[in-house]
Amino acid sequence: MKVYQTNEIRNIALVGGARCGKTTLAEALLLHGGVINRRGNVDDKNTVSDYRDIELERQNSIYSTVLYAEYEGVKFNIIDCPGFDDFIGEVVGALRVADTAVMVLNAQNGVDVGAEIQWRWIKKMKKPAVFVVNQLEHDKANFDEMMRQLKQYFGNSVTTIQYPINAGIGFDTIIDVLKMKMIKFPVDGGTPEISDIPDSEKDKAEELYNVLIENAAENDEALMEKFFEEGTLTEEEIKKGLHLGIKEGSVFPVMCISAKMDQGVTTLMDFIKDSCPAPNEVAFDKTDKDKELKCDSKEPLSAFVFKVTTEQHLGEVAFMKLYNGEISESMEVVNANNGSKERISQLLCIAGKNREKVEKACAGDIIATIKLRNVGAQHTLNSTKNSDDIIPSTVFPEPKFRTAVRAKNTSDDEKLGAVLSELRKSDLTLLVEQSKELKQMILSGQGEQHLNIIKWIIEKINKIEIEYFSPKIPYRETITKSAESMYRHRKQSGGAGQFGEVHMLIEPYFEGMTPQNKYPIRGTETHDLSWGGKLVFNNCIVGGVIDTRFMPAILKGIMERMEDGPLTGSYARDICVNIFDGKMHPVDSNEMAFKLAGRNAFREAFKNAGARILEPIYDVEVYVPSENMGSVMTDLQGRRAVVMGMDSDGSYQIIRAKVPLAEMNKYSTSLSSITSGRASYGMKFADYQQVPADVQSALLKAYEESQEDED
Ligand SMILES: Nc1nc2c(ncn2[C@@H]2O[C@H](COP(=O)(O)OP(=O)(O)OP(=O)(O)O)[C@@H](O)[C@H]2O)c(=O)[nH]1
Ligand SMILES: [Mg+2]
Repeated sequence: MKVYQTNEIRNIALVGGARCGKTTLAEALLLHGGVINRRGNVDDKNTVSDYRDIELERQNSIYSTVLYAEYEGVKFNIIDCPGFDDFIGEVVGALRVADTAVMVLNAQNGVDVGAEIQWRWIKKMKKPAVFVVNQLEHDKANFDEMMRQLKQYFGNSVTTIQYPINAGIGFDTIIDVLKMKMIKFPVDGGTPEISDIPDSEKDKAEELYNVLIENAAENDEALMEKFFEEGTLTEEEIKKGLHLGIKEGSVFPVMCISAKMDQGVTTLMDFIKDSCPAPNEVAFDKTDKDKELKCDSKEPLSAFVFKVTTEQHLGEVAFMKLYNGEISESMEVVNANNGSKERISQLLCIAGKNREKVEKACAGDIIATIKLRNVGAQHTLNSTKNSDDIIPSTVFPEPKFRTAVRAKNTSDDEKLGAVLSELRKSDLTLLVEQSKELKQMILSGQGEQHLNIIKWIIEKINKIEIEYFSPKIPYRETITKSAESMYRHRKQSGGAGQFGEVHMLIEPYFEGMTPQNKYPIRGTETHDLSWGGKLVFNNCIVGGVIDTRFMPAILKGIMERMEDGPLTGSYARDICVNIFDGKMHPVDSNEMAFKLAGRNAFREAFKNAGARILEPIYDVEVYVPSENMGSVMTDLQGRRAVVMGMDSDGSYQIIRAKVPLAEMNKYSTSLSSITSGRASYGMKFADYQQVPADVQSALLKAYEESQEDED
């Protein structure tokens, strides 16, 4: 393959709602891009992009697939993304490295939920976008309604470049408003026939042409001036204005295709080639040190590994985008994230089983390599000159669905752990945590479907039977008032005895608290607890009634009890302990005795200090279509949510609320059923708050019962 220069590269992500035809379009792009000579079909399970077992079984995309096509001197790097909302992480990962989002829409459905959700990411990540209305030959295709909705949802920057004149069965003709020509597509590919616009379409075409000129002119002062003076622009000038508008995100062009019939695909490729930005024309990414990566081949190499997959006959494949510099075979590179030195053995362009070797790739290109030793997704590979510049990781959506998992056969537990960490390498929205606290393995992902796919893979591919079950909630315990206690540990059994007596005063800890002044503090230690919150340990001993050397043992005893909270065995936090008195025995006192005395004195004091259970509270942000607002609010109230604010965004409302994690179980599933899948949400840990009294009694009762069961 020839070496493509930066300006000859277009990096596009095919995005859009579920089953709108992205993979079918990808197949046509590969055909016209000379990678395959026969198009596969999703329904026949033979596309290049949906090749994984799970995708073949479900007949939809689960993972994004990196592909390429060579078309008229331009290399298209194509990332075909899954449309279903649970796989949004794949879309976010693809948008990160794409320079244009090509949003495919199904002409039968209007703007669907998936498109709306993905649009929010496109906006957030400030990516140029092109809308491609697909399935125009379908009998239910309705282009005018699609345009109405596109403008309603995404605003007036949505600009018609093409419109069909015979959408529905028999579709084959469009008016191209940019070229001001009629284009007729032969059925199933072939060179389009270009002719003059018939009289019947002239008025409509003129009207749209004028809108297009205005939208194009707005992006450049000189063009604007000329437009005002002469009332029109040449095709080249419109193209220039469009190009500027697309890369600035002020024009979102609309194109027309039928991917299934391979109609309009080469026209779309021409448009992307001519009007969409090359990698060095978009906003530059920055390194962790805020240095702009200008996508310049002359700079030292900075490549971002955005995806790692395992491919048949190749092993682990790393896909990277070059944000600066060039990469070539047998080059030495440094992994900036871990310092490991790597030699590039082969550079490949991969589209499924089609793999082409290249000697060199330039800035802006997306390229694959194999046999790296110590490189994972989100790592930066640099030349040896700039080895410590790191390209920041992609910020993926927070997990929304958590479950506990175990192998049905406990002997498979270890294998399960290994399989999950392998899966995590290629799916960065899957979080795996072996919780020491909950004594459960917790999986978190983007939704129930996401985790069901993971289960399918583990059971069918890795042959480990697993089960999902309710995850425990990481409660905490704390106190609300001061209390004193005294505990004497004395043991006399034959030989040497044990003796230690500790008196303590405990108080609730909070930032800026005024410590008690009943017992003068002679020494203080503040411990940040690994499970959150603090323990302040004050030594108020006078007259050496407890030797200083026993203080660490007392602290250790308290810590042990805090790890196994006196109420329900949950971690305790935010407590200030003052040791103010005690007794020693000249022979029998030792560290063990004081540890036990400290531990038990703490438990006694805790019980009298207004002990409360705390629960994790999450900040939840829900995007709801306005018409579903009422039912979503009612549902949230049933989950003990406290609504913090509301905003509107087009036809959507954004609800911000604080909700206890215990109430968020299966929220994604129920939100989806209340809103027919039209809402989406994100959640992030906020803080711990006391549970209401009735919840506390229920938790105490449940804990008591579980202890009885164990006895
Ligand atoms: N009639 C018609 N059907 C199409 C067209 N494009 C795709 N389809 C069909 O729509 C279904 C989904 O197509 P895919 O290409 O898998 O859609 P996708 O967007 O990749 O789906 P996900 O990746 O699962 O979100 C398949 O049955 C396709 O044959 C089209 O232009 N016209
Ligand atoms: Mg697909």
